[in-house]
Amino acid sequence: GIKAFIFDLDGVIVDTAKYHYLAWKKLANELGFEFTLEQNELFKGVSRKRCLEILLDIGNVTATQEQFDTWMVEKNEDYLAYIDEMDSSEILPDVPRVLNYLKGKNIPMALGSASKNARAILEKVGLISYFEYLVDGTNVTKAKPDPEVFLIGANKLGVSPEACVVFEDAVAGIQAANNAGMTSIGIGDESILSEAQYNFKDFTEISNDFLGQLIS
Ligand code: G16
Ligand code: MG
Repeated sequence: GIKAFIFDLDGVIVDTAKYHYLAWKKLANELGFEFTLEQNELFKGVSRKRCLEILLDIGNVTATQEQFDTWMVEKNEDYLAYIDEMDSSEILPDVPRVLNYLKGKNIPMALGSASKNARAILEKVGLISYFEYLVDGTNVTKAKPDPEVFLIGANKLGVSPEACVVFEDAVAGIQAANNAGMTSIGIGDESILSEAQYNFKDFTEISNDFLGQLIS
């Protein structure tokens, strides 16, 4: 049976994609081009550095190393200004119910995110205490779909990959979970996340009975 759960952050616990988008769009506009919500889809689950590389490709902008580093810092400062305003009202529906149910069953939980700001976000929304371990952009070297992020999580929780469930909203994240040999649960559009073993629109569709069966 299942012994541990690993949660992605952005798009699973909170919707920070809109703040990433606003910060990247501001930079694009300053550099003289548009950045659309549709293009922002390419940025989900992708590292900050890779996002800037894609953004500059979109705008046909070439940068020196120094400019590149300056723009990464600038985008992150703008993003952090939004994060600073976050509170528990930004937790996605029924996430606390699922976290409380699993905590009540003494099931260990970890975070598996590409974000270097994951700890700050979980603190802002008041969910940090649920997680035994955070795997985030500060301790992962290989991006999803590489399974590294989730394998570190399983290792830190002391369970085998086969005994872990992963909640993910990005295709690369579902692939990373599958590559790790874990049970993958897609949160979002089933037609996009068709590689997941289970699919739900959001956590309101995930019953305690379903969770109970996974851990029994
Ligand atoms: C998240 C977002 C990505 C973002 C990445 C790095 O991934 O989905 O768009 O680029 O984190 O974020 P930061 O700039 O804060 O380090 P995840 O894995 O939490 O979905
Ligand atoms: Mg995500």
